Amino acid sequence: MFTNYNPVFCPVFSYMQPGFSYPPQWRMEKTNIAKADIKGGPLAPDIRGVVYFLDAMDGTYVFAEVYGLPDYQPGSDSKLPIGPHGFHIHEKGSCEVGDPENPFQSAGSHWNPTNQPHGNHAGDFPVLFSNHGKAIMYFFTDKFTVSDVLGKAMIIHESPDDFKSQPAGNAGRRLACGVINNKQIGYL
Ligand SMILES: [Cu+2]
Repeated sequence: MFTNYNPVFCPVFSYMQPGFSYPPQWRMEKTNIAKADIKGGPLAPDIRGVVYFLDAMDGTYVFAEVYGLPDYQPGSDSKLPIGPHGFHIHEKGSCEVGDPENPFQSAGSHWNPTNQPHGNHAGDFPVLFSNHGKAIMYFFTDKFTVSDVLGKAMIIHESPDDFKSQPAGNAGRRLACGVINNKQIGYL
C-alpha cells in the first residue's frame, strides 16, 4: 500500500512548503492530516509552532516544529530544570489561559483513553529539545489515529517529563497550548 514511501522526504514537512507538490510517482495514498497551531502563554509568550498528524497504514506520523522555546536551565534539589520540554496531548480542546501563574489548566489532564499509567498514555510524546529556541521532531506512534485526537490539546511544559511520576511526569508548568483540528486530506 505504501511501498513507494521514500523516508528521505518527510511527508509532513513537504506538505508544509508553499507551492510544493509531489512528483506523480510519489503521490500515492490520500490520508488524513490534522494540525495544531501552538502559541505560548504568559510564561513563554514567544513560543510559536505547529504539530501535524498524518494517518499511516499502521499508526500515525507526528511532526512538530516549535520556535521561541526558553533556553535550558539546570535544575536543583528545589527547582525543576527548564527544558527539555514535556510534550503531551491533553484531554480537553481548550487553550484558555486562566491563571497566568499556572496557565492552560483548561486543557485538563493527559489524554488517556486506555487507562494506562503515565509513561504509556496515548498522548505521551518524546520531550522537545530547544536549540536556541527551536525544536523539530518527527516520530511514529500506533496509539491513535488522526480522528482520535481531533479536538484535544497539545501542551508544551516548562520541564522534562520523567515518564515515571504519576499522573503527569512532573513536567512542570504549561508554557504553550494548541488545539488539534483542521482535519484535511493530504498525501503519504
Ligand atoms: Cu502535559
